Amino acid sequence: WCKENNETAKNKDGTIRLKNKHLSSLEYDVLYHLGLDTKNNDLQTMFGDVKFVCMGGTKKRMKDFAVYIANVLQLPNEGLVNITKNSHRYAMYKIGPVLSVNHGIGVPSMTILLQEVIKMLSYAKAKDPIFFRIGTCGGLKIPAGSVVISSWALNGILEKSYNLIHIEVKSFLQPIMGKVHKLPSFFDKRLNQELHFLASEETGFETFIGGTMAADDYYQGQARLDGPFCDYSEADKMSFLNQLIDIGVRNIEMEATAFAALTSKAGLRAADVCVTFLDRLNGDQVTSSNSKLAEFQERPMVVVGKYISRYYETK
Ligand code: DUR
Repeated sequence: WCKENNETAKNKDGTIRLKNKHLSSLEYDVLYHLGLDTKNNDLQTMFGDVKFVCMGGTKKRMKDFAVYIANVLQLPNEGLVNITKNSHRYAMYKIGPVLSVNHGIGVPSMTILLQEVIKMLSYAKAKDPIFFRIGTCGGLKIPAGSVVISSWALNGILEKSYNLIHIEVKSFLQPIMGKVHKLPSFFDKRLNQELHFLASEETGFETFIGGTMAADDYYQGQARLDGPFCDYSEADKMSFLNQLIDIGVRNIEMEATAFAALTSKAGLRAADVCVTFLDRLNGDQVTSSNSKLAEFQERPMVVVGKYISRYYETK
């Protein structure tokens, strides 16, 4: 994305228009972290029918999601292959119109994957793909196991104006050539409402729409007291978390700002659907059993799976 050619994001037929004229001077494009390129892979045949991209932190969760969505859509899942295995970085699976791919932890790992998937789907001429993040997070004043759909994302730097009213910085701060660029980080309202409606039919857990803080660290960056360093008191921690609650933040994870900012810059609809592993007002450590956490991680899959199957049925 370069300033000099800032035309609209998508083409009329719904395919993704890359806003970077330098790409046209490449002989071919290597999607290095995916282990794919435009010369040796027929991306249009491989990915032209993709309608949904589901991303999440771990390889295991995204393989599980591929199997889950195959069952939901009644599509075969035998011979499920990791399409990006040559890169040894990420794992990507495809079931019918759904890509399921992991992005690792945090903004840098997620944005590399996201940007290469955006280029890949543009070359593939995929039409109007919708992006979901099915993630995990810490919750604020909501029970562990709740689902949070992010309406906007904060980077954790809370700015105050002169009259001391809080101005939250709902943006992704991206350093480019020595200058920090601020990109707005809001999610698609209608998509969120549709997801929330589908989630509300589920009785086993509660789902909230709310703000999300995306931190660049798991420990002090999320006001935890259990890291190797801690340069503040428990009272400081509680006061910061309560300040977040006061401005509408429901959960803390590590990707939402960039996910909102880059998808909307590319003209793509996107939603961040995360399950809370704990209530941060009650502690810092994730103490639930592995089986409990596995059960929790299925919840965003259920919500997003319902959305996808609904769309798939109407096709
Ligand atoms: N995550 C957090 N904080 C939590 C729980 C989960 O950041 O308290 C998310 C974001 C990141 C990964 O990808 O999970 C870190 O464990």
